[in-house]
Amino acid sequence: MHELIYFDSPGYAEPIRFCLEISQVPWKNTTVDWDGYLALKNSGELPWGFLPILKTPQGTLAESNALVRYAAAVAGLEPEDLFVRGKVDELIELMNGWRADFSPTFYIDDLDEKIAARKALFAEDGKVHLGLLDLEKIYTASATGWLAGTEDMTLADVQAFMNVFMMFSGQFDGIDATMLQPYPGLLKFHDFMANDERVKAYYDYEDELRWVFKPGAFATK
Ligand SMILES: N[C@@H](CCC(=O)N[C@@H](CS)C(=O)NCC(=O)O)C(=O)O
Repeated sequence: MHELIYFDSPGYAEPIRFCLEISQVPWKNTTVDWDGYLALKNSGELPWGFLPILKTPQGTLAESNALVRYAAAVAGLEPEDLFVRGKVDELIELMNGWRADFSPTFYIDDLDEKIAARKALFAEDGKVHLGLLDLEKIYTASATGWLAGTEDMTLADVQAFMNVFMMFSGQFDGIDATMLQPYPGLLKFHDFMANDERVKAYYDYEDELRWVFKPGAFATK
């Protein structure tokens, strides 16, 4: 039995959860609040002191990127062909690049400063904006719709879908759904992924944050 432990939010865990869900392995989604996190940390169960962790029959894994690659391999979302797998990794590192710029904004205490830092990431020369444009170009150029040009979903598609659209749920000060409108190609990618049967089945319930993963979430009325 595999057990993923994280907070309830999508955060660093959502793509891992989805991969485990569509895999054939039995798994348990354990969520904790801050006190639960501290209890785990104090018990020494967290290799680097952070969540998420994944308990596997062989032991515990830490670091979300390691977890997601493991879960994707288990789910068959890691291509066999090493060049194609390289392409998938290239896309994932593109996203990790802007995540590295986004994450420090969590630690800005002053709200106005935090919002300004996030707006700057969406400005003309902002790292997130440039990353979103790259992703949009890649989606538009794909003959199959899948980002790595594969015949079916890979980890690149899962990471892109979840990490991009999660940003616009309203949980992050300074970022809202209207900021997606300048990226029509990304909105098409959203349609493509949200209507995939596996994704649709996984999000077939109401959730305060996960509405962003549902078909039509960003359609303008
Ligand atoms: N590099 C880690 C970072 C994970 C991380 O920052 N987790 C946050 C929750 S989103 C955490 O555990 N924070 C606890 C703390 O800051 O003490 C990973 O990718 O797994």
